[in-house]
Amino acid sequence: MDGSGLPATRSTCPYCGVGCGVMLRPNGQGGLDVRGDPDHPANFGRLCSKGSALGETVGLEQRLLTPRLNGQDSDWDSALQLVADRFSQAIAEHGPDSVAFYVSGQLLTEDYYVANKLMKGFIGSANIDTNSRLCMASSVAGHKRAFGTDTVPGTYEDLDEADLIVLVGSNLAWCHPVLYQRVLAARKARGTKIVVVDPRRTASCDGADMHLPLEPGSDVALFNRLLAEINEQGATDVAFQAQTNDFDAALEAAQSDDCSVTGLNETQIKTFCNLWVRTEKVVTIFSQGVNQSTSGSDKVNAILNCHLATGRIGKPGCGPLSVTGQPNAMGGREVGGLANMLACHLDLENADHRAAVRDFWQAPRIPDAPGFKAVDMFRAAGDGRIKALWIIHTNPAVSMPDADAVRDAIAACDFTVVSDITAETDTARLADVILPASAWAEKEGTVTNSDRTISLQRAVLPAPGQARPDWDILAEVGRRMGHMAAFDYASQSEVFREYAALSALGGYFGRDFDISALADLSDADYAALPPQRWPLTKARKGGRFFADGTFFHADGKARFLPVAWKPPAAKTEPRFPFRLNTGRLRDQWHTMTRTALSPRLAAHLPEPFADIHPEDAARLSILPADLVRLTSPVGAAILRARITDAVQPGQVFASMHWTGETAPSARIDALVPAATDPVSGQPESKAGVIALQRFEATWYGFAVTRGELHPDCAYWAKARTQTGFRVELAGVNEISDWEVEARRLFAAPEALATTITDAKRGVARVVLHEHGLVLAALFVARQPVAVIRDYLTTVPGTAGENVLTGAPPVDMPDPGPVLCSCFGIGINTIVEAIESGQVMTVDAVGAALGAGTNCGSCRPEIAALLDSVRPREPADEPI
Ligand SMILES: Nc1nc2c(c(=O)[nH]1)N[C@H]1C(S)=C(S)[C@@H](COP(=O)(O)OP(=O)(O)OC[C@H]3O[C@@H](n4cnc5c(=O)[nH]c(N)nc54)[C@H](O)[C@@H]3O)O[C@H]1N2
Ligand SMILES: Nc1nc2c(c(=O)[nH]1)N[C@H]1C(S)=C(S)[C@@H](COP(=O)(O)OP(=O)(O)OC[C@H]3O[C@@H](n4cnc5c(=O)[nH]c(N)nc54)[C@H](O)[C@@H]3O)O[C@H]1N2
Ligand code: SF4
Ligand SMILES: [Mo]
Repeated sequence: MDGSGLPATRSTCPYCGVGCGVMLRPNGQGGLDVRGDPDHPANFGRLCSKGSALGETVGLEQRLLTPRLNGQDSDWDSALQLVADRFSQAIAEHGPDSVAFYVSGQLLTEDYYVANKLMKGFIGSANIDTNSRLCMASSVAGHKRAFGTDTVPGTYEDLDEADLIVLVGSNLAWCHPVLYQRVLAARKARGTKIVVVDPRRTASCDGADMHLPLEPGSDVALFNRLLAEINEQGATDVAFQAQTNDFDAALEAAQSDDCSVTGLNETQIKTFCNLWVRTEKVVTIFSQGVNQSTSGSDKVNAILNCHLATGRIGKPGCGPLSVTGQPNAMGGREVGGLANMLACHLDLENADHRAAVRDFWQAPRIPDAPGFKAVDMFRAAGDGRIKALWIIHTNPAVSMPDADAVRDAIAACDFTVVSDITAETDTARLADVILPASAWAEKEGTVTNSDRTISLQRAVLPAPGQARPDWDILAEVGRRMGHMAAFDYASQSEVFREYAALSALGGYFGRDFDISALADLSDADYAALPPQRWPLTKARKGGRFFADGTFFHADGKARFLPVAWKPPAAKTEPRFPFRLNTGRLRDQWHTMTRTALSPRLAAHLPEPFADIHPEDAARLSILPADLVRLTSPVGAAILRARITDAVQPGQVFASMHWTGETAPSARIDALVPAATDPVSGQPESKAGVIALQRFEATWYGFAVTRGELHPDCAYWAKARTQTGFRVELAGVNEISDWEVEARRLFAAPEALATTITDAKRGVARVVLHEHGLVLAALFVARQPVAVIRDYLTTVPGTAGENVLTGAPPVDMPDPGPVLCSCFGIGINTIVEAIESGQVMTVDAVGAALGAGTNCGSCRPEIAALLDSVRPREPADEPI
């Protein structure tokens, strides 16, 4: 029950790997009331901006509701029979390795289990890989090399007890906001120090004690130096080291590495090393700045080496913590979703493991070699080695490196199936068959978060149209391919019980992952499953690993890995002098198919941009709000320039979110090369090379509309607003009549138009009215358009006098771009409060305006404003 008196259903947030518990209550109009679950151990009631806005993203407007064959609506029987037939045919003609599944760390464990069982057990190929290859593969490889299994030793509670938290290649404030709030709470309670290791100054630096802006890709050198310092300062834990191998080799490699490649000065390095060495309770959190690198696995081991050397692992308040990206990135690793893993942390290459799993599944054969990893899988789809490809719950035409080539490969593949919830995605558009999946809040199943806590997502909304859960679709294809008994599941709980029973083999073979205590859950127990951390056996529930010095290599010991710095694969050169770093924004999730449905979330950063250092901008004559063209050896993009010293000279940062649907010229992965880590196969998504120049548009536009939009120009980017859409536009073509163009753009041939044009100055303003209300408005200029955007987004659907001026009436304050998504509070409102001297702390801003008091995701940005904006001198105040 919650405050309203109506029962709320406990579930789990479908976005990031923090794995927050939510309380859901349908609002009766298709939407949901979403609150944080105060009892969930991941968040204790907190939610970030994305979690808080979940209720706005469950509408059916963009949903795929029926199976589609070659673009035509179809039915399940035809669609599933075609999928089963085409896969069976390819296998019969070309062998099992001619088919592949590309799946996702957002699948539920039950979905993942069925997909993996079908491919590895019954099709008999290991060609199942997942977008976790782009995300967690280097951490998996690093853990296995050091520990013998892919084990995350610690827990979230360690963050509450740590005295030093180091964020390496992690923008925790934006990407795991609820954990970041937990880190800040520890800082408040016990003075925990925070260090950020990131080439870029991020929102996570706002609350940090130290920021080390190292050269991209140089983390191994930094942590090698730390290992050398640990040794030199006598901080090694000698007793613990008896439980490890190869320390001397790792130390020698560390001592011979050269830390100057980090670009950090000796004082910065020394201060960091001293702080780390002299603080017993240290947690090193790492994420994509570490993993997404051609030396990603080595970066992971360089970090693990330091924790092993000091014995700071698996003890309260200390340890390495690889934070997972997707809600079930961890579950996918457990279940064997990667092409080089079996199931339950068992190894594909181990004959005993294979035989045991084969017997358990009563499977005809299990492959003994890894299948295609993601990058190779799409190459094989493009050159005809893969004849049938099934893509589930991921959008690789946008998110894979060398995305144009991936798009071409999907289009070229003989037979492609896509399971999605969204009707129009860049990937679905290319498929022969599109299958409608049930979405979050319509289905039930488990996910595992970053600290090994398994939680249930529960259904509170009916599945719309013909949508079905992913596991159910997969199981029926398995049955139609002739494996009746193996895929005869009546429910997700039946799948889960089988999986939990299989995990006993993990225990039997001495692996870490074993949840066999859950193998006998009744359906009712499953439906009531509380969040709990694995391992879950008769003998053991949850807890930390490794403090006792027992590891999972054959000799029970951990391994140090000698590692040496290697530069990123792509080298800057005169033609491509800039390094391209890519990553995430606070309020968008990946390819935006869900978060872009929320006007509140879209308001934070509604346009794709490239962060460019002021010196570089000056040299290239790039002004604020100009458009820039980025060119790499594999592709090109056009983005808005944002000039900021948050990036270093010579580096450009852009976000990964925009797609063919939202801003076709801004698909950043079109520029990212497909270079991979030789150990993990994970792509280097953060260190491509590019050329940068001003994009010379002949006209720029800004438009708002409550209706349709059909942009057709060199650059456009659209975002949802409370009243419809806003869109930025720019072109290189001559438009002779802007009124005609506006009618085309907004598909409104009949609307009444009010137009001002000044052809000589290249200015045009067109407002279209329907039934006396503003339908749409378009503003055009030869330079980036200067109008008050946040005001204009409120205009569609109103009588809208004054719209042609592009500014609010004089008596209406302009709140500026939204900073606090929860309460829609703009930057100008907060700046005004600071300038007026009313507020001097983040809490005071909250008390005065509400900003930052719900999810807290914007608190780092409010803190940054407080640092940069000064209260007005009293003399400035009107008398
Ligand atoms: N808002 C939001 N949150 C998300 C997601 C989302 O889409 N949106 N996605 C989720 C997923 S799947 C993931 S994987 C996580 C990712 O979470 P993070 O890894 O925290 O996010 P990123 O922005 O990809 O990258 C983190 C940082 O790595 C830095 N970096 C780049 N190169 C280097 C380097 O060589 N060394 C170091 N030390 N740092 C470097 C970048 O500047 C960037 O700030 O976020 C999850 N949470
Ligand atoms: N340049 C660059 N590229 C990157 C990264 C980066 O940092 N930089 N990060 C990489 C990382 S870490 C990740 S995790 C990937 C993420 O990249 P993707 O996985 O490609 O991105 P999503 O937008 O999460 O795609 C999920 C898809 O599943 C659909 N969907 C939603 N719910 C369901 C459901 O219940 N069932 C089914 N079947 N479909 C559903 C959505 O509509 C969407 O199309 O991107 C990677 N790409
Ligand atoms: S931190 Fe935000 S996105 Fe991540 S699980 Fe929690 S509410 Fe969801
Ligand atoms: Mo990820």
